[in-house]
Amino acid sequence: MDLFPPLPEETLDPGAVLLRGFAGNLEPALLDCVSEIAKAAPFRNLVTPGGHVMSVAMTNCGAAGWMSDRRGYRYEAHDPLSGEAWPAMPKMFLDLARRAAAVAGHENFAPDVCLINRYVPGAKMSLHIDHDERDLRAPIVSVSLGLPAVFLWGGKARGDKPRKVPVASGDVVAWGGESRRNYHGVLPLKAGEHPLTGAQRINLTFRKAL
Ligand code: MD3
Ligand code: FE
Repeated sequence: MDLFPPLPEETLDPGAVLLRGFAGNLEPALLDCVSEIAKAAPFRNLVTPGGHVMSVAMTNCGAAGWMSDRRGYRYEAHDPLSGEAWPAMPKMFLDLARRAAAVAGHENFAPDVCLINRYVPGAKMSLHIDHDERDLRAPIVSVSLGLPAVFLWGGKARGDKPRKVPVASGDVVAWGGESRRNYHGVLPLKAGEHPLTGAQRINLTFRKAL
């Protein structure tokens, strides 16, 4: 009898692996790190190039941060709100992202940025592709914390009907290889209360951007 069965792994697509509960008992410590980061670089609702205010609030840590304004999407080495460098990436973040990538078959993942997304009930992310990074061969690792959400997992074309993938606090996904350029998004967050985050979902998105 196997007393320690491996955590369930689910392959969504070639190169995309869902690791349920992978962040396990790290959740409170990860959220403490997010609070510290947000003291220096507060969450803010960015404006898209088209002039819409995003429903998801964002901040960053690491060597650069993802940004959007009327001029476009890009990575910036400094937080435009403070003019300071983004807070450093906590070692715990880096270790977790590297371990998850390795389990999914992406050895030597070296993320230099972590975009931190904060969803309140109703907040959503429309279908999009992440393509502001220099090298799209590097995977992306996503860590879900707090309220559950539904990922939309699309295909190579915007019109491909997306699959709905429920994710809960502690779930980690590594997306690489063929799946790196897939359309994806998040359905509007449902109202609820989570013991660690209250009425919020936090998503850490690790990328090699530079
Ligand atoms: C599939 N964030 O910030 S992470 C984003 O939950 C973003 O906050 C979502 O998409 C969130 O850009 C989803 C899941 C994800 C991230 C990157 C991907 C899925 C991906 C890259 C390629 C394919
Ligand atoms: Fe994305």
